[in-house]
Amino acid sequence: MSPYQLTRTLDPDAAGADLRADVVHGLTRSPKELPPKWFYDARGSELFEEITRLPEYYPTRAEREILAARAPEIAAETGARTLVELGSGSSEKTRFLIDALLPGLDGYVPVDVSESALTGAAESLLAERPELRVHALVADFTRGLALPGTPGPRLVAFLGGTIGNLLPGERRTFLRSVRSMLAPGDSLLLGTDLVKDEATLLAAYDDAAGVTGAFNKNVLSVIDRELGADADPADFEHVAVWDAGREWIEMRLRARRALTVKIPELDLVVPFAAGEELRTEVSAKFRQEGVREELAAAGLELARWWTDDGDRFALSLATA
Ligand code: AVJ
Repeated sequence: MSPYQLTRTLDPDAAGADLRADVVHGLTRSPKELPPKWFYDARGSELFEEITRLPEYYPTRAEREILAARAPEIAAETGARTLVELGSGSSEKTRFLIDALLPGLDGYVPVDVSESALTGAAESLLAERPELRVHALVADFTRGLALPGTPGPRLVAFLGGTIGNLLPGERRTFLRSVRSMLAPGDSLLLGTDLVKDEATLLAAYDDAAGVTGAFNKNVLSVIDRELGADADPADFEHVAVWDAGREWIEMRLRARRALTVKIPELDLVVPFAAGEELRTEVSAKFRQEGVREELAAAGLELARWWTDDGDRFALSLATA
């Protein structure tokens, strides 16, 4: 059997229908919003990788620090033979886990909406570790997953703080669906960015070089290309806001003037008032008690909690 297999559970037609539904729903309501998963075409995935190297964007480095220090403990505690990673992207930090889990590891199952990210990640992983088996899944992990029949114990990793992109109700549903993927002895490794001072948070989502702004505006390029729309990224301003009550960052695109966006493939003309904002992402920040409670509500028990030296980011290990 080939060491690399790729399964598309998002067939391109279904993904197209999904995008259309999100755009119709999100741009005809008030306030306007789009789900963050549409950032990640090939260009958006590259821009996100660039974000992870910015001086202001600390989460990736903080999580890498924890993984580098704790991968041996994680491997010992879980004894995982299959590593499933939801929202795997470039799989860059996952190398610490894979290397700690080898040689007992039977296979790595990266799951992402971006096929280009999955293929790039698998190529570089397999070049370095030819003995590794990789079964990539192009899938939207918020929609319930059919995992390949791989041997347990399984470790499901959801890193980067991506759970923060889900609203509280969506997190409840998502964690329950993860719980339903786990058998006794399996575990979940969850990365969460932590609540901290506003200035640090805002800088991380509004960097001086403007990369996050370009990433945010990329969703307009996706709509233009996929749906024949005429949104001009230059007509919109990147905005990052900290909502102290809900403890989340919002990214928005603010219309610089009154304008319309025509979307011929949807027979839709979307008016924007001058200054009107379109919410493109929620990135929630967490505290230990909240994480413990949300896990418990899904039938998961917080077994270990690790943070980086600066207490900026946490990794939780939870068991079913
Ligand atoms: C990939 C969802 C973890 O919310 O910090 C980075 C995406 N957005 N800069 C995050 C993102 C703006 C990122 N996640």
